[in-house]
Amino acid sequence: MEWIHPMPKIELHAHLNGSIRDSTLLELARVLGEKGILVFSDVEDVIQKNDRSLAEVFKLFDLIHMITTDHQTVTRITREVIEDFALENVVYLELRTTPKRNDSIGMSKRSYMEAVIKGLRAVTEVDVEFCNSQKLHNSCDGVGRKKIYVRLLLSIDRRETTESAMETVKLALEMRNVGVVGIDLSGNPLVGEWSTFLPALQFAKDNDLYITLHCGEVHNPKEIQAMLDFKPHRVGHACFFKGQDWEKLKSFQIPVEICLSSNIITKSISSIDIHHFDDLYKAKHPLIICTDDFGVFSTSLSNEYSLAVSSFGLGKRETFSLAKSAIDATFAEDEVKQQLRLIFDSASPEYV
Ligand code: 6MZ
Repeated sequence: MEWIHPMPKIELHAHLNGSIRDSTLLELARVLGEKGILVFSDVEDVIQKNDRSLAEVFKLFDLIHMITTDHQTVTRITREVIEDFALENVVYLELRTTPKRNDSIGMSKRSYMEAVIKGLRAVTEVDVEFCNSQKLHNSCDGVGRKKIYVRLLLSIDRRETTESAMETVKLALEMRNVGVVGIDLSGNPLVGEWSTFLPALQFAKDNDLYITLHCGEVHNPKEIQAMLDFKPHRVGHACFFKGQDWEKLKSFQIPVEICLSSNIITKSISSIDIHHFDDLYKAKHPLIICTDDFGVFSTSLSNEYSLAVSSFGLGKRETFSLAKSAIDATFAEDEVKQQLRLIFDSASPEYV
């Protein structure tokens, strides 16, 4: 499956702090260990573990946030994550992150996001187009440096209050000119109530921000129905959907971000051969293969495509069409979608 790596790909479900290189996390943890802020050997074991329950994943995020949440590090990890995606031929990336406030180091949600933007600007390995005011490159020449379009989604963590969620939405509205296109609701699915986030999400939708929700990552039938009734522009996971949830999802034609390794490792789905990818794919329902947290789950987008190919018997041409179909599910402007179609069209002779 060596053809998967060079194939142009679109990533729509990637959390910044879940997509950090292990080497960077270990390097940062070592420095904090030397300062006596944490015990490096404990952290090393946690970072290098590969098998994690959903509860362990959220404990790991608390640890990662402790290691990464200062302006300089946020800038660094943003730059590295974009370079890593671009180097495996991701041509369009929607990167999501939770704006964080930490008064003790003078960090506000806004300054956190400014550090992210600084990271976008700091990429030197590849060309990055992240805001619609930038001149669009003709990216289909097939020669020269790699180029990646990046758009940002601001995440609301399920631990947040309505006010805090609203602050994030207002920040997203103010940052539209630097590539922010939408809002994501994520965080530990066992925490928080849908009614807490609804006012902020409705406000976002009313102001034309795109919305994607982590939906059905755990068993919660009422919340799944309420989320679908909200008609988000996309959902992530959909692991615990039942009959009427699938009916609603399909009748509303809501695209699903599929994160195979994440679902299997966290045991949200017990085995890949019963993953809902198969049914949705056969039903021609819009779906997008994504990584979720390539650092936490030790994967890559190419690896996720390989998993889909080997588990569900997709051929080369079908895989390419699936990758291309993700264009329609992006939250990008029409001009960008047009550029992406050109990129895929110029690569298509390799995949027929
Ligand atoms: C739900 C997840 C997640 O925002 O700090 N996050 N939320 N389900 C998942 N499946 C495993 N993976 C990541 O990135 C880390 C944050 O993204 C959310 C969690 O809120 C986590 O703290 P940022 O960049």
